[in-house]
Amino acid sequence: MLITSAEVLVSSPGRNFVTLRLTTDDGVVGLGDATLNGRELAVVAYLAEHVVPLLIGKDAHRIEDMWQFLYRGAYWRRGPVTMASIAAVDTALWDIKARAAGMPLYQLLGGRSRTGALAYGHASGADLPELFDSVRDHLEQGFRAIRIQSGIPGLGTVYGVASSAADGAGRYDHEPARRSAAPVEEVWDTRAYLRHVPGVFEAVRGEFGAELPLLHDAHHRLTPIQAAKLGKSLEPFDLFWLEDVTPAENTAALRRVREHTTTPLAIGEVFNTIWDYRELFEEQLIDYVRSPVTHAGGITALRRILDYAGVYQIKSGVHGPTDISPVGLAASLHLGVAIPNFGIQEYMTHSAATDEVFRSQVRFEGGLLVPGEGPGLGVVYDDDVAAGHPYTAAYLPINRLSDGSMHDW
Ligand code: CS2
Ligand code: MG
Repeated sequence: MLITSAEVLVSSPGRNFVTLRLTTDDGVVGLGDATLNGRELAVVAYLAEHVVPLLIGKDAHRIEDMWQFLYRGAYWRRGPVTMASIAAVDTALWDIKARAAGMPLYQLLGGRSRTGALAYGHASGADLPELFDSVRDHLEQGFRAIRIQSGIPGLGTVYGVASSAADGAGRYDHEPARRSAAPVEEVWDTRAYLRHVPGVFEAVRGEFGAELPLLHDAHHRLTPIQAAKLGKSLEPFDLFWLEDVTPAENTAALRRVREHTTTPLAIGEVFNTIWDYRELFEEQLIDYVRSPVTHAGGITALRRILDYAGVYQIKSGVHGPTDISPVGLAASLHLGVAIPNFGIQEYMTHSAATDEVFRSQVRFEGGLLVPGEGPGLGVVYDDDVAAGHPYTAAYLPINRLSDGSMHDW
């Protein structure tokens, strides 16, 4: 079964997506997600100029060999652009193999280990009343685990707070990438944040009780000792996890955090290879792996990472914001229902416009995400609808402190 066509598809139904579609000589089609929020065209160029020409005529069944060819053959290893490109090829080849076999992709990964993937949603609010409404909205949608993000008194827009409440379709969505010629600037104040967050979780626990799994994303902004302070201050509120407490390049920072707090830690949405995790796993510095199929080199690579994590009782906590396309979400779900060490799956529901371009069999039922039972990933890309949503430049915001110095967003 040889690859005869490789298309790099860019569309923007509400937000930008990059999708790779491979077709074989017997007409089997596979899809892969290559979306890298704010740097989409870099991946488009990498795929179109340096990968697609090498795919034509290759055997679509040789998934592992293709992965090694694209990883080792690039010479310049790792990095978000390279690994998103490899991920798209890898995912499309798994989709093709499962379609050719006439079975849902998870069957090729060892079959179901669970009925579905426990999902967590994104509740947010500029203040407690708005936050409580958002939590209630997500509970009504069926979520059984909820991420809590709040405005900070004295600050303007901060990460994770939906720019508007439900968009009329009852969907609280914090779409961070803004359509503009340059990133918007937000102002950050860590001390104000650290003073405010424990009170938010105390109020949420008081309103919604002790049982509901609550998550929080610090989004890379704290020093190690600030992260330790936050983790310790949140211990009374029994979080499911505290995410990205500190920039992930410095894995030694997490040794300091671990010394001070038992709040579970999740990291890795900006990681892109197994090498980023080695110290974190071997020193048990984290509890959940955040990498999604789309940014970690595909199903082949993420399965390897999660098998390695399982040796240390570390579980999956796969990244699933709206900038992971329905193709990427489906791929993470087929893996998530099959692996033994599944933890939780992020689910920030895509917009109706996105769902019209990507027709997916994924269902959200009783708080669980369930992949389709059709062959392959269970996603079809609608070119005609996609054509009505041309690419529009969009960037993630940047953060500055009040004195103007750059900070992590
Ligand atoms: C966030 C993401 O979902 C999360 O945990 O960290 O929304 C992140 O801000 C975006 O994926 C960046 O594109
Ligand atoms: Mg995050």
